[in-house]
Amino acid sequence: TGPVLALVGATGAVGTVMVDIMNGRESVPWGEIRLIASARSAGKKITVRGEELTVVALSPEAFDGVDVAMFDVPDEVSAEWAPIAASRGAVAVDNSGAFRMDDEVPLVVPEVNSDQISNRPKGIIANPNCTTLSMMASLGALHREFELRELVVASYQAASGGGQAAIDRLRAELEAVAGKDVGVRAGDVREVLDAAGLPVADSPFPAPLALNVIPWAGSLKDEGWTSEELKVRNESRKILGIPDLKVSATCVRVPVVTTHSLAVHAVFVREVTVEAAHKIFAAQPSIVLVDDPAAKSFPTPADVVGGDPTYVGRVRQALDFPNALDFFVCGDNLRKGAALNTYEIAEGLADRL
Ligand code: 11C
Repeated sequence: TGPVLALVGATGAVGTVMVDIMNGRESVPWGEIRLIASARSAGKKITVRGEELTVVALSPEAFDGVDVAMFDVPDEVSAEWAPIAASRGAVAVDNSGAFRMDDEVPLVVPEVNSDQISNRPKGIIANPNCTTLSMMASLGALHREFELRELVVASYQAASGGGQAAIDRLRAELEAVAGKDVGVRAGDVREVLDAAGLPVADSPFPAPLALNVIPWAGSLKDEGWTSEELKVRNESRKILGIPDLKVSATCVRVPVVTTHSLAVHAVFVREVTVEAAHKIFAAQPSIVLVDDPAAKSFPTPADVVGGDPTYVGRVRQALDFPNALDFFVCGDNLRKGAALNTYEIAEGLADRL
């Protein structure tokens, strides 16, 4: 019998994908899988690898005997409960933002810094933000070869980064605008949403998302930056192990259900070519290179959603910037961006327990 795995937040948007991932694995190392959620979801039945499991309520006792506890819950729930799981002997693998920048908590992307898995004085390992994570496999591979110095990115983030309520909102807005002559006059999308009983004041987004893009994700921080933009900066530095990496990010929400994209401008210490970058990307098992400009072949969210890899395309040598590459990355924000990376960390722990 193998180690005991717990999934906390089993019924949420990421937790549901986690169950799919475990169901899709050829084999798993776990002797037992325990599903944990809020008291509201306790008693729910979910089938995992052919066995119907009953969701149990979050409590200290729920972690008894657990070796690895994956947390897919809001920051404040993780902040309270991951240390409780750790105090009961489990290693907590946390997908929230609660511990990512804690010096005593490693922030792990297995392709980039799997060595950090063993360095966990608090018994907690953090999983990065999905926006940062979507570009880490590609940047880690390029950094090993050319040494990354500067990073300028714009994100194109899917609604599901905001959870199930955000997905529901996008779908409702799309339904409200469908087939209408709208998006042709300032304010007309808002009017249609108001008429459909969907005022923006009730939305998880600060503007209409249907037929629109919103240059905002997360909350307001100092000097006009959003929390999401600062996460991209701080987390990239920590994962890549470059404390003084120069980073500037603009995070934008787009009317895509799932899969985040990023336009990346990366400046390196050493000379880079498209050919060399193509070879590096093609050699990474978790990267799929889709880059044939003549055939208009490049990754898009609609074409890659549901997949595990990071998809990279539009690789160009920046014309006016020596040693710089521009490229476009797409990654399913619920899979590699959240559940899959967390699960890969948990699998790495199972090998080391
Ligand atoms: C979004 N990236 O797309 C965010 C969601 O720090 O884990 C994940 C927030 C986080 O809205």
